[in-house]
Amino acid sequence: MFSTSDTIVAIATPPGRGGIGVVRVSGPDAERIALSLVAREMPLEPRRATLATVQAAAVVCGLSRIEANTPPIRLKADPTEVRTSALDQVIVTYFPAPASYTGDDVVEVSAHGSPVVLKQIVAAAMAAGARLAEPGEFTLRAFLNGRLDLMQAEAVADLIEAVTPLQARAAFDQLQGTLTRAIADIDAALFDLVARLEASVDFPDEGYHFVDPPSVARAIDAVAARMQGLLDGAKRGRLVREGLQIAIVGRPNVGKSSLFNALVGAARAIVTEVPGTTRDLVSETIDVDGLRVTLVDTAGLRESDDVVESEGVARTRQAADVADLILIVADGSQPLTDADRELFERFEAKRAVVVASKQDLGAVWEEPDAVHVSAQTGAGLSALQSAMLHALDVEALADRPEITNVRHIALVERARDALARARGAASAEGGSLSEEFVLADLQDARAALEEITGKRAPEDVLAHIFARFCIGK
Ligand SMILES: Nc1nc2c(ncn2[C@@H]2O[C@H](COP(=O)(O)OP(=O)(O)O)[C@@H](O)[C@H]2O)c(=O)[nH]1
Ligand SMILES: [Mg+2]
Repeated sequence: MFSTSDTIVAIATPPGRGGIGVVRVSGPDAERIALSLVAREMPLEPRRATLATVQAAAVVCGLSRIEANTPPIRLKADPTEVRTSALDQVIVTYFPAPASYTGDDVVEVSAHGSPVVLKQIVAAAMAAGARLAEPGEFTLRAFLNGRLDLMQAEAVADLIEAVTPLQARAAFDQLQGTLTRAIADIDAALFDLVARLEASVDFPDEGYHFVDPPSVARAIDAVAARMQGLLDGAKRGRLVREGLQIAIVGRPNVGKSSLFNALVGAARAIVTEVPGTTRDLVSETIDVDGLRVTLVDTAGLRESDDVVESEGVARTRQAADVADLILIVADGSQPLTDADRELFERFEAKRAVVVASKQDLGAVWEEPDAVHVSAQTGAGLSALQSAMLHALDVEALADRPEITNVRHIALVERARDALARARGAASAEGGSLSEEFVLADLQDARAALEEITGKRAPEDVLAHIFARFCIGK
């Protein structure tokens, strides 16, 4: 599945037009292919930007097939077909192995950001022997060449996908190796313990010179506490990485869409004076203190004979079911109705914030913890944001979480459970110790940690992780 001996090529910049566009070539033939692109015989000076003219074979067939998501194809250029002509003036930079992103020889060609030009450069590189890269294949090579561990490779994808500054910072921290170091520390402590236990198994007569059960139990407890520390921050970390959904519910006409618009800061939902007109769900992603929040405006929750409106109400219920938090809006300038109170009760078990709307028209009711806002004047909106974060229990967002990714969380949990078993074996039978059982559990814990770093990740896990990437990364 993972061939690393050939040379791959792809456009590394996003689709579309831009000031510059970069084509990246990686593999043993990268320099030769680059030289052929610019019709140059002199070797490229390492890590030095060199101005050159790309001579592209505009004739190579099948240009239109060089799109994202097409399976790799190798274009065989028949020399008689090829009529090269100057295509673009570019900057070529050569990064010889191993000091490159992938760890292989890499050449980056910065051309003008024209999709047509970039595709022709890719086609010419393919005609010269390169293969179109799979999604994430450059980063995969960096991983296979030991330039990054698996957590760092995942952090690259997270950094690219980040939509809030906090997400980007958390991803960059992981790329810099914060989690790598935390896991390495834990693994070093486990390794030390395993070594002592193995010595005692190998030399049973002297066993107790190496270990005594209470010290093993203490060492296990210390490691388990560090793992728990990682896991404690993980809930927040997950919210940072994945974001969350907040649904706005309430009776028709209480001001849900107006609140949605005020929170989003742009008029996207339909605001109207006729009740029951927001029939479909409208959603928008916003940044609340670094959290990526998908805010969902819903149809009014009321029984209706109108088929379309009923469908809207059904969707509202679904949205409320999956939401991490619900904003229950009731008109603050009108007395509460039974329907409002029903809503408060219905969502009592869920995390919810009660919002009293239209504060500018005066407030006629009070509920504990209700936040009074006016979509019209903006009053109370920042208090509402704080109340949302408080309800989500994520106030300390300024701290950067070490662990953010469900895959990592699951594996740390697996390691922690294996440690708990080891702890049980270590303290079994009134202080006696069966080294073999403890050892087996400690090895399980280490195996889980190695799956996080990628030292021991199965191929399907790798395939799954790298499939998330875009082509060219
Ligand atoms: N004065 C005032 N009117 C509001 C406010 N929010 C909404 N409205 C009005 O209430 C009506 C219903 O608003 P809308 O957002 O469509 O309610 P929805 O049916 O719950 O989505 C509209 O006429 C809005 O202009 C507010 O904060 N102050
Ligand atoms: Mg509405």
